[in-house]
Amino acid sequence: MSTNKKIMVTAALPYANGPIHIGHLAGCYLPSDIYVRYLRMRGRDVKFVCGSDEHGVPITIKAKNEGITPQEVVNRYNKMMQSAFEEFGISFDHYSRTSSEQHHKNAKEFFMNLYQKGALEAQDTEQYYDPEAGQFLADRYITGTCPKCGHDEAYGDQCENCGTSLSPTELINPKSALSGAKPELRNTTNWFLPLDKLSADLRTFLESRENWKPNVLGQCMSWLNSGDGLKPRAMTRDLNWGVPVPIEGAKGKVMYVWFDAPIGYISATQELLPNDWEAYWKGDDAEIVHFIGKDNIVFHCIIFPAMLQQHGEYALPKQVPANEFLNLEGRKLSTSKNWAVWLHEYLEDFPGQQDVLRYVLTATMPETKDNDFTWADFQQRNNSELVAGFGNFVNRVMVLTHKYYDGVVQNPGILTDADREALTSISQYGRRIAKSLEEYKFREAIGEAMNLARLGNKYLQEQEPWKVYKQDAERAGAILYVATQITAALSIVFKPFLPGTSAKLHSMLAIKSSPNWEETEKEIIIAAGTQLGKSELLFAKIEDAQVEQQRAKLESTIQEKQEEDLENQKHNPQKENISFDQFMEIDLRVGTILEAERVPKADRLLKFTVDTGLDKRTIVSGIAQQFTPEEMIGKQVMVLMNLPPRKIRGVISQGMLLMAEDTDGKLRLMTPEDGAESGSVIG
Ligand code: B3M
Ligand code: ZN
Repeated sequence: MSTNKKIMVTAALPYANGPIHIGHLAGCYLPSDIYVRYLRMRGRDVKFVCGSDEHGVPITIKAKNEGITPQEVVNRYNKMMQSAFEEFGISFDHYSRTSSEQHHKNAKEFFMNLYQKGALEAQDTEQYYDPEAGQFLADRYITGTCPKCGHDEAYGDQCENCGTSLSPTELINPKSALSGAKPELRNTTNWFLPLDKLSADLRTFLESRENWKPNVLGQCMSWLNSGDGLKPRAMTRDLNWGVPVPIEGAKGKVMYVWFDAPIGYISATQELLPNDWEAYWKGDDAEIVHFIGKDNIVFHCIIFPAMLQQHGEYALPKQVPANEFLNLEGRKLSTSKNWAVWLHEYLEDFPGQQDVLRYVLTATMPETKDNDFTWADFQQRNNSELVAGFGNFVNRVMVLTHKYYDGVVQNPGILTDADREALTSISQYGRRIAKSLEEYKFREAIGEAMNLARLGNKYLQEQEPWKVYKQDAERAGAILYVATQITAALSIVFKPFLPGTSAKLHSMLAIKSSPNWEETEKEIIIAAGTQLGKSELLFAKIEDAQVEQQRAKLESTIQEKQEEDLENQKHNPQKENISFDQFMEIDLRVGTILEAERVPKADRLLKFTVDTGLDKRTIVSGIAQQFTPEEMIGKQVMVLMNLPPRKIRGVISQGMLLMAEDTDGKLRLMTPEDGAESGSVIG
């Protein structure tokens, strides 16, 4: 990568409707931060922007559910996310938000640029309108019966019961989630990006990309080459929360969130560099790298490039190294099910251990396929790789140098072959790790950095300065001199990944100014005679109890969710299917109640004599708290006949009366249509 480039690194703007979790970090915020920190160490001209994505229907739904305004929702989460990112060491140069004035201004200018060129085509479409709320309805605001599975709470864009993606007009008995009213189909005009007509330019753009990850390019080409190719996409919506569409005839319309959000990267750069932002977005020196999760590929590799091409003044993305997804303990991370490790909670539960999570999430990063985070793996990697590996090596170097030489780095004298080999490996690792990082291979890069720590441990193990010192203090000093150079190299190569640990090492090694990557090319990083700083442990063991506590927290969220679902659920979930033959074994008949009385000392029981058409039998029912004997006499009922007789409080009951129980526990007697004959079979 030539060095006069102006590198613009963006990380996907997180929706401001919930906290950040480890999936977000592994997906795009950690890889982008590592990459930018590395580029800064190479002296490259790089800017790193992000910001809260504050529009979109999920935010308005959250606001409606909480009875607050969308602005209040985004204010809460914008603040929460920004402080969590900061504490975790995600080093944005600027973190913006799409409700900012600058963004609204910028998005409108961008829209007008396309509109005035005729790059956005007006199209009349039919859309559901809520006559009571007086507004058009986004797909998510329409519910109804799923045409596929009959689920009665399907949404206008998808049935969450059977997963079918729907369009609102497919719903049976649609109703507005805003007012409950029956929505009306009304004509409306929206402005479309004619992606079908832009496919050739997009194909040229995609085919000219170099070294894009196969999972990214492959997905884009599959869309381009699919059946009937790309379709026009509406870039405006009939909604009242978003960037208003700045043209005549568009009153009450806002920009589609995925039209304005990517422009948010540009707005953030304008806020950061009011006078120099264009250098990072326009011209041949601009190099744009978008870090995203795989669910955002279409928007960053098809729609946003099409918008930029139509605008004509912008550079197009150089790289979009999208990551796959991270799962948690074998399940998909889910905000709605609270199945997540929330960043703000991690920071509370593991104070000062940001780097442990950075290490584990990088070492298991889902770069080419989905991966799984487990607390067991988190503990194991911390205890065996960080504490016993990296930390132990550094601790031995520091403790022994302090113990034998008052912390002063000794002059090495004549170096042995083993010493030279160890010193040469420093620059080899520096080059290897740099190459992996330049190719966005973060797992590989951190694995090589850890291999350098392993090499240090192996060198010490073989040279045994603690033994050599007794006979030859000078030689021991030379060994620790070499080991100190390796320690210094570790402080450099780990800096993009574990900035906190690197900073600790710099103070322990009395490294004053933050070293560049090129320092790893030098054989001497820490000069003989340097007075080392105080030694401190870099990492602490993670105890079983801590992991158990995290697992228990996850299990409890599952429990809570199940209880909540049960509570919220109108009715118990359907039981397992049975065969028709199994159903035919049940004998249900019409019956008539001839006599009814209370059962002594059992305030919930009534004893009936029932004419079943086949016989007159006694049946006991637990309904005395809702029905009186008097009101039951003469009633026609539905009787489950073929149950084995049961003795209840001394009374032999033969069969059961069918009742229905409401969600509030009220019992309803199931009765046949008037005039039904006792003994007739119900089936
Ligand atoms: N707000 C985040 C997501 O889809 C979305 C990214 C916008 S980046 C311009 O998870
Ligand atoms: Zn369905």
